[in-house]
Amino acid sequence: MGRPEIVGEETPQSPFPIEVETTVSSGFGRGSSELGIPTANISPELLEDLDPGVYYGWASVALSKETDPNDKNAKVDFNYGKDLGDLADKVFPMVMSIGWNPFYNNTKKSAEVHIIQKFHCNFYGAKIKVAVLGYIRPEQSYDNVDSLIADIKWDIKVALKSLERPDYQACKQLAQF
Ligand code: RBF
Ligand code: MG
Repeated sequence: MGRPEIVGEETPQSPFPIEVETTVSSGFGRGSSELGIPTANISPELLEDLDPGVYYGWASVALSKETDPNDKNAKVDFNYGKDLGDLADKVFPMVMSIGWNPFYNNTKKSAEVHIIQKFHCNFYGAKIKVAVLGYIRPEQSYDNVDSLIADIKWDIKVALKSLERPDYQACKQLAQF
């Protein structure tokens, strides 16, 4: 495969860390169903300064007290994080994809966070806090979906390894509400 297992310097480099606090929206509806890798979609405008690509860092999700009437038109069930239980407010490693998903030829830019933790529920409409600490690779197109999945699994390994470093561990609290 030839990809390194660890990326970047021993310490997060400018413009990182980048912190974003927002609400989970609904995406293209492919993450869980087609790839088995669910993603929490957030507004890409919040990360406008970042080039398209794959990034890593920390994230947490929590119950939202605000309900958006626009969500009533969504195709998915918004529970605003009510079912999160123990997993609310805990910080986990994350990988994030920003861009146009060349494999799917999206016309709309997206920013999607995959939290590296098994969740038993959806959390559309929940609050999410993300600390982006580094860049992994550019977005690519693939011959088949299995190659895309294999690369995302490698991204997850890279994120976990890269976050073990002390200066990245020290940034964990940046994703805490
Ligand atoms: N989509 C692509 O078309 N090319 C990629 O290289 C790519 N890398 C991704 C890396 C990660 C860590 C994640 C979470 C997603 C990535 N995606 C990529 C997006 C993927 O196609 C998307 O999550 C699903 O289609 C659901 O919207
Ligand atoms: Mg998604």
